Amino acid sequence: MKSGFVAVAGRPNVGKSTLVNAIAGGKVAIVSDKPQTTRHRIFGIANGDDYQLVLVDLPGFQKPLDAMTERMQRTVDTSFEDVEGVLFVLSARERIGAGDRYIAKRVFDLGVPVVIALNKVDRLKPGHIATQMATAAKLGDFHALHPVSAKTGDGVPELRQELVELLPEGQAYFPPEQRTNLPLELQLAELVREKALQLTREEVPHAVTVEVEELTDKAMRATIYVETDSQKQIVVGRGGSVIKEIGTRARPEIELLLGHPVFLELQVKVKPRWRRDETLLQRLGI
Ligand SMILES: Nc1nc2c(ncn2[C@@H]2O[C@H](COP(=O)(O)OP(=O)(O)OP(=O)(O)O)[C@@H](O)[C@H]2O)c(=O)[nH]1
Ligand SMILES: [Mg+2]
Repeated sequence: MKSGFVAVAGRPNVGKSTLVNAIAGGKVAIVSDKPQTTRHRIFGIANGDDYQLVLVDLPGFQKPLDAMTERMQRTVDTSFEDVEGVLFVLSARERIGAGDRYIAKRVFDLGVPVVIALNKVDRLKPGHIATQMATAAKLGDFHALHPVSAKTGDGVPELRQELVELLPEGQAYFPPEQRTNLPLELQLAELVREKALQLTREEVPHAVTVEVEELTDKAMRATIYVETDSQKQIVVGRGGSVIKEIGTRARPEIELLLGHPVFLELQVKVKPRWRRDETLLQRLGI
């Protein structure tokens, strides 16, 4: 049996979490078109007959702006220790540039194999993909380079196989039914946050956090925190339309995770400057 950890590095929004979900064969991390979606270290555990591959999904590399992003970057910095390899994700839809080279400098110096995934190749012309692959290849001494689409699944089995081959012989770290490391309440809070991210834009997504207050056999009560009154108005929506839509979108996924129907109660509260509140950040697991 082979087993081990592979950390996932890349700029915000390149599709790291989408790719982790695709490789793990199920949703472990929320995804959105807004940068800085992932705030935690999230394991995506892929089990095969003779392997257990633990992908370590992470926030994108960023310049810290406040206590929250500082803690997120610290999580990134400390997560490259004790891994068997790094999956370095790039977006084929964007220019491969300074941000990617900055990350390359970090990951190619770790002394473990670096597998590059050139993501988002769906609907791109072969010539464009070839050019992007050539640029990606100049980033450093990579172990392998795979063009993939996390969205369509193209190239994902080959990439998974490549990562499994990096793993040493060893026992499984987690029982086969375990998909991730996040505690259940945090997984549930993340599902609500994902829907809030889908339905808001500009600075609002970054100002949103969710906490599950109560979870019973029949009901889940959660609070969506924002930083200002105007953000609260946006998340509540006219006549409560936005908060209602968040609930409508989140509930099927919450019920799937819990395995039974729930009554979902959401409320929105203002907590000024929560992103600078170390105690709250600690409680949120960030
Ligand atoms: N077209 C296309 N879009 C993709 C693909 N993979 C991810 N996306 C989209 O890219 C956006 C970002 O995806 P995420 O998986 O949240 O990106 P991330 O790198 O985890 O982002 P952070 O957590 O913010 O660092 C979402 O809108 C995804 O739907 C892909 O293969 N093709
Ligand atoms: Mg992510």
